[in-house]
Amino acid sequence: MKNTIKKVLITGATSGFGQAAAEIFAENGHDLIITGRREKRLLDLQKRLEVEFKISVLPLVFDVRDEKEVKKVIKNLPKKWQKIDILVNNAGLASGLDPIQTGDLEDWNKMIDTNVKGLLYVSRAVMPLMIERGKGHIINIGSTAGKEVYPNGNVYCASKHAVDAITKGMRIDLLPHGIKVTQIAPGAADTEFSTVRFHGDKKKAKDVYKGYQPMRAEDVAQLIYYSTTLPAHLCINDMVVTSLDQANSYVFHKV
Ligand code: NDP
Ligand code: 8X3
Repeated sequence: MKNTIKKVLITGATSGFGQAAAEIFAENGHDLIITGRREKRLLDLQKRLEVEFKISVLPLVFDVRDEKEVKKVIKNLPKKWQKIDILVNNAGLASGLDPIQTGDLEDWNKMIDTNVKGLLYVSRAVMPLMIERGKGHIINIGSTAGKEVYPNGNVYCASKHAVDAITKGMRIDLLPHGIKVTQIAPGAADTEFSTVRFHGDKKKAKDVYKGYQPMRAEDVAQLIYYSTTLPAHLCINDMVVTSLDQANSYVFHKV
């Protein structure tokens, strides 16, 4: 049976999970709205995916923290792009890894504004479009950090615990509207995540993945995609996934 072509909006598609998810949805013939702040990366990705997979890609450059901009961009979507079937709330970051008593307020604001408020702003703008059509699927990228707190993870972990709670709330409130809500909560994966966390320190970032096998962005993308391929009456509510070398957010088997 031919796969129905869906419209998939992925936030944070310039790198890591978001970019890998864009690739796998494109490979499977779906049209994409890809977003992020780095325009050149979005345009390069658009070009590559359109040429390689003959799909349509709409790149949108905006910061998820900018409430007004998020609202405007979604409101001004061309009619055909308003029919968003799948929203992948992926844009997010960690900033710093410090004891809470010496934490940097700028780091805290960045994480809360992006991981919590940004996810809410995008969802708030997209949900009415799904409700209008009586269908849709929202996939929130949480983390094992949203399941257990680890040393110095404090505010990042809090932001991902918030994603966990928001996902549960969304599932309850959207239940009468036929909208699926899934959380995918990955453990450590080797993306640009740690470089961003350590403010560009690549050596420190590399050390995070030493002595064990972390996940790859492609692994997480595969699970994001998988969660969208189930029959209409099924919904994966929550998926916690780690590499075989990780038991929870803070227990690793390292050699
Ligand atoms: P990357 O740093 O590789 O990618 C993060 C993406 O988020 C980028 O595309 C970035 O785009 C986007 N982004 C960040 N801030 C903003 C913003 N203010 N506005 C718009 N876009 C933004 O990291 P990952 O792919 O690893 O992370 C993706 C998600 O997965 C995050 O929510 C992260 O917390 C979560 N996660 C990561 C894990 C890991 O170990 N890697 C494990 C569990 C969860 P741009 O900079 O162009 O705006
Ligand atoms: C990102 C993975 O291990 O830094 O959520 O919490 S970790």
